[in-house]
Amino acid sequence: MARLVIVSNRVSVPSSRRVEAGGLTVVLRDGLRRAEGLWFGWSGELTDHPGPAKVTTRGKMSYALLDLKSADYRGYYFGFANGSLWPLFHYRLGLMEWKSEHYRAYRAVNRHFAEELIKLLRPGDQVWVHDYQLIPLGEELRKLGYKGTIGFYLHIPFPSGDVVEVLPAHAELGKALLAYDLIGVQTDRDHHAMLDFLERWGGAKREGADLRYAGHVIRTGVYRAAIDTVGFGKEAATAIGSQDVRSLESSLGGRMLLLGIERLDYSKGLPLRFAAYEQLLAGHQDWLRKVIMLQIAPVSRGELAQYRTLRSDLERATGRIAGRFAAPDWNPIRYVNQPVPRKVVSGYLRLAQVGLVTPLRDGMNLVAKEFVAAQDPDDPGVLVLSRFAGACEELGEGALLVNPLDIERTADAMHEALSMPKDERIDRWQRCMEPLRAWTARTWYDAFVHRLDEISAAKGSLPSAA
Ligand code: GDG
Repeated sequence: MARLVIVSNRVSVPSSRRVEAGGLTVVLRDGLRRAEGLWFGWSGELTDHPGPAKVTTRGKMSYALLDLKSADYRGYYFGFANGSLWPLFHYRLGLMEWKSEHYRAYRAVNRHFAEELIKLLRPGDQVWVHDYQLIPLGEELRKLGYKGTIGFYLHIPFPSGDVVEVLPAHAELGKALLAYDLIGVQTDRDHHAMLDFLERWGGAKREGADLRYAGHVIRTGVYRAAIDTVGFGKEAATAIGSQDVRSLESSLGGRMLLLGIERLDYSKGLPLRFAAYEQLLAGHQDWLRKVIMLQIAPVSRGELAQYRTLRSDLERATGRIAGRFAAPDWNPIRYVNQPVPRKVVSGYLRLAQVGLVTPLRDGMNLVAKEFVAAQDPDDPGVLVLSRFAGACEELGEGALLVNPLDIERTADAMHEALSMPKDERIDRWQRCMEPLRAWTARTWYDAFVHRLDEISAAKGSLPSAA
């Protein structure tokens, strides 16, 4: 079997005590559980004189961690990846910045990753590159002469080609994508958009789900990011009895809980969600003193102005809602910026009567899946889900779907969820669980790696055939 080499901006080393609040690490960690190979990426350290990657081994996996220079990292990560690509790919053109020096830093860091990674690669290795921070990595490896199989997976949405075209470097990024052997995306919608873009702007010739470019075939497909459904459900069933969860429960005083958990990110639609909750309290006054909304939103990318603005907007909205509705013995809203441990997340999700997942755009959204998996099958809560989350393709049958811009309808959906009879809750929950049992983090991982194996075999680059 070929060795699998995973490359992502951040690497999750199992012994690390840091609480991770990010979907890429969650899906990869769950998918990787029984795998062996190498995981390569940034160490989290910035230094003036970065050396080669430091390798540590835990069980069957090795982790190669690379330090970066502070100025390079700022341009690559905050400047281009999160100042240009993240807003653009989430359809937020008004928030997008373009600075050519940031793009140059992005290319330079990708080149540096490739130069350090190639020193660790062996003949027959398969490389799996993750996400928008590393789009050009495959092309950089090819420039250095790497001929093995390289796959790329995009965790965020792939927007319509007309939107990508706004980026001055769109053609170069399209060409960079065409250096891969396999490209995976989250949803059918992303897949169509990507094929269309690479055909129209990348100059590739389309043959079904394959692309042909400069004598090279690029396979593409939909691989929905997923969770360890059964494992997460078991964890939630245990966590519900833990001290942390019992303490939250007793603080609610028998009131119903509406819960949102996500990184503090403008893609997640939090200001509109707060506005919808305010509308619920104003428009359905029977709920006054009977409900509490808890929003957990660990701070993310706080170095960027857009994220600082979001944070102060939410602090104002929290104050406004409390000022408008709170009583001496009841506060309708709790807003927490600290991350909580994963086990506790699962218990909180099980405790909630309503899960609020209302992003303006989201590649998949694992929290939606985690909320469903965490529920008590005999008395499940209800998911209020944005139609702009990738998870909607699987959970659209059982969740209450909303357009987060429609504040009144979202407030009505919250009301409907809080009032829903048990039979309907069970029926909707079962409809959500079906796809989540069939497609898990493990199936996601296996499907992508299996496709890489097939491609390697066809290229004759498996070790036995090398
Ligand atoms: C990207 C794409 C795609 C959140 N708060 C805490 C915490 N979390 C965990 C959640 C979940 C993960 O972080 C977030 O995953 P999402 O998928 O919801 O969102 P992104 O971070 O934006 O992930 C996304 C994903 O990649 C996978 O492909 O679905 O569309 O944007 O697991 O539970 N975990 C802990 N404490 C917190 O406070 N421990």
